[in-house]
Amino acid sequence: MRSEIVVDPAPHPAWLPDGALAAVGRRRVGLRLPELSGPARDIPGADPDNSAEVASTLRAEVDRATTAHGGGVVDPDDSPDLLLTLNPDRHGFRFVRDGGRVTVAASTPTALLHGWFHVVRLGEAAFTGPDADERHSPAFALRVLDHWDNVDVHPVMGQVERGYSGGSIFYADGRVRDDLSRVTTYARLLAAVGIDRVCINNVNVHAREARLLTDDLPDVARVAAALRPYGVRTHLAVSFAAPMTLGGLPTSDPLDDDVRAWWRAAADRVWATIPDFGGFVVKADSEGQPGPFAYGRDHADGANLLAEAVAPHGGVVHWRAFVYDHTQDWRDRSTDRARAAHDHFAPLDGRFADNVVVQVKHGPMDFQTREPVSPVLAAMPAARLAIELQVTQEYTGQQRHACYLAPWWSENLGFRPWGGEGDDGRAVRDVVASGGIAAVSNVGDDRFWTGHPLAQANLYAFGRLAWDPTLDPATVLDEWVGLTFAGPDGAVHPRVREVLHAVLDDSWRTYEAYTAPLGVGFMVRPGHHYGPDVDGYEYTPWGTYHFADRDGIGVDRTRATGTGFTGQYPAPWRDVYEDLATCPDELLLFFHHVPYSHVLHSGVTVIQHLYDTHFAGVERVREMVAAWESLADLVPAAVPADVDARVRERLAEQLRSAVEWRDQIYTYFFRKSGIPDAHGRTIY
Ligand code: GCW
Repeated sequence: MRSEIVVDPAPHPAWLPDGALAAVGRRRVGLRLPELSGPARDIPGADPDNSAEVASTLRAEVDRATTAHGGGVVDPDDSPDLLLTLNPDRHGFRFVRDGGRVTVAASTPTALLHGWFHVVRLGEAAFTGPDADERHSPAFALRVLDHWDNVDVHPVMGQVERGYSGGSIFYADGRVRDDLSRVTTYARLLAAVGIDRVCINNVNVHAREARLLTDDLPDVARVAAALRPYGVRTHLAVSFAAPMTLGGLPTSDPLDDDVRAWWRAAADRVWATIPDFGGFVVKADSEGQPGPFAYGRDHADGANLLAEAVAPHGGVVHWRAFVYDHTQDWRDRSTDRARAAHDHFAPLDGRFADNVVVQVKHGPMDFQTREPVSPVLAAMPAARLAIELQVTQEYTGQQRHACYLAPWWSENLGFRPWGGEGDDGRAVRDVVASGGIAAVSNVGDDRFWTGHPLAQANLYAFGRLAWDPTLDPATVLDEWVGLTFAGPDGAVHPRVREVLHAVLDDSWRTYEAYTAPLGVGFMVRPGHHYGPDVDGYEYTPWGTYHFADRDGIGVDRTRATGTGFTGQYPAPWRDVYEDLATCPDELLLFFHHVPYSHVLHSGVTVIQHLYDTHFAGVERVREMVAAWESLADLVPAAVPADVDARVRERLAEQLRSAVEWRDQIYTYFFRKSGIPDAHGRTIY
C-alpha cells in the first residue's frame, strides 16, 4: 500500500492546507477596507505598514478560501457571517461574536490579516459559542525569525549554518534566488502565526554575505518585496568591520567620525531602497566576528554606532549578547563561559540607545536541552532585552529526532528571575516585553520546510508563543495538528490528534532523558554537534566541560568553591542554585560537581539516575515509534503518504541514535566510576 509514494513537488502546505480554511471558506465574508494609497515602495517612507499591499493580500486570501469552499465575498452591509474591517483601534485586533456573526476589526491591514488567521485557526469554533468581545495583541512588539543562511555555500557550515532542511529559501548558486515565490509562501505561514520580521542572513557575516548591505541591495529589495505582501519586514545581519571591508576605511572604530558617517550613509541607502526595512542584527566580538573590542571600545559603543545610523528611519539594532572566549585553555579552571554574557553586558546597563535591543540567548551557555535561564535577563533593567531561542534543532536532534520544544521555551518565558515575590513577580516574558523575542529559524528548501515534518510544530509554536507566551504548549500543539492534518472538510481524524500528542507532548523530556544528564550539557560530537561523544569537547578551547572523573561529575559554579556564576542571579535563585539541598535535580550538574553517589531529591543516586533515564528514554522512543505505526491504516486518508514515509524514516533514525546515546553514556560512566547498575543491564 505504501510502496508507491507520489511526492508532490510543491512545498508542503504546513499549517495552511486548503482544508484548514474550510470553516471560513464556507462563510459569507465581507471586507470593509477603505481605498488605500499605492504600494509603499513607490512613495519611499510614505506607508511603512504597506497598507495597500497587505490589504490586497487579505482580499486574495478571502477570495481563495471562499472560492475553494463554496462561501462568497459579500457586501459588508449585507450581514456577512464574517466581517473584516479597518477601524481606528488599538494595537492588534478586536474579535466580536454576536449571535454567531463575527466581526474582526484592526487599525492596519497587517493586524487585520493576523485577525483573519485567528478566525482560520478557530475554524467552526469561531462562529459558535456565546457572544464574545475580545482584544488580541501580541505580547512582544518585536517578533523575529533569524535565518543563519549563507549566500555562498560555506566550506564547513554549508548553505545554512545549523540548517537541517536542505538549502536556503533565499539563496542558491551564490546569489539571491530568481524565483522567490517560496519566500512569499513562507511569509504567509508566518503571518498565520503572527511573525512579522525576518532577518535573512547568517549572523556570522562572511565576505560574500557582507555585500548584501551594499552591492546586493537590489536583491535584498527583491526578498523584501517577496515578504511584504504578508506584512513581514526584512532585517539584515551586518559585519561590524563593514566600513573597512566594504567602505575601504582604515578603521571600524565606533567613535571615529568617518565610521559613523559611513554607517549613516549605508543606512540611508538601505531605507531609500527598502522603505519598510526593519533593522540590523549584529554578532560582534563573538566566535571570530569583528567588534568594538579591537578599538578598546565596549558593546554599548558598538551598538550605539549602528543605532544612531538607523534611528532617523525608525530602525532597530538587535545586538547579540552571545559574547565569550572561544579560545579558552581547558586547563584554566577560573574561566567560566556561563559567566561571560553577564560579565560583558550587565555593567553596560543604561548605556544602550533606545533603539538597541540586546538579544540574549535563553541560557548562559548555548541552546542546550537544559540550562538555567540566562542571568543577563535579570541584570539590565534599563535596556530593551530580547530573548533568543533556537527553533533549528542544533542541540536537540537536528530535525532527525522529534523534539517538540514549546514546553522548554514556555518554561524559560515563564521563569521568574526574582522568584515570584520580588520585582512584582515578573517573569522573563515580562522582562522582554519591549525588546521582544527572536529565534533561529528551522526552515529550508526541503519539501516539508523543516526536514522532519513534525518539526513544523516547533516553528508554529514559536510564532504562537511570540504572540502569547502564556499559551499552553499542548494546546498550541493541538492547534497545529488541527490545521496541518485538516482534511478537505476541515476535520482531523481523532486518532491523528491522539497520536501526535503521544509522540510530541513529552518529546523534549524524552530527548533530555537519553542525552547529556542533569543539565551538564554538550557531550555531542564536535563540529556538527550530532550524536554522542562524552569527551568530545572536554579538552577543547570552547569552554563546555563536564569534568567527569572516577569520583564524580559536574561544574562547580558556586560562589563558595566554584566559578561564582551563581552570584550573577538575584535572590532567591543565587541561593537556591548555590545550595545542593535546594538546587533542582535537572540543573544539578550545571551548578555543582558531585560524587556519583550523591542522592538526588528524587531519591536515587546521580549514577543510577543516569543509567535509568537512558534506558527509559530509549523505551519512550520505542513508544513514539509504535504510536506512529498505529496510524498505518489511516495513510493516506488522514495522514498523507509522503508525510508518513518521512516521519517513519526519521523515527527510525531517532531510535538508532537514542540507543547509541544510551549505550555510550551508560558504558562510559560505568567504566569511569566502576559503580554497577542496580538493575544489571548490558554494559559494553
Ligand atoms: O550554537 C552556536 C552555533 C554556531 C552559531 C553560534 C551563534 C551562528 O554552533 O553555529 O553561529 O551559536 O549563536 O552565533
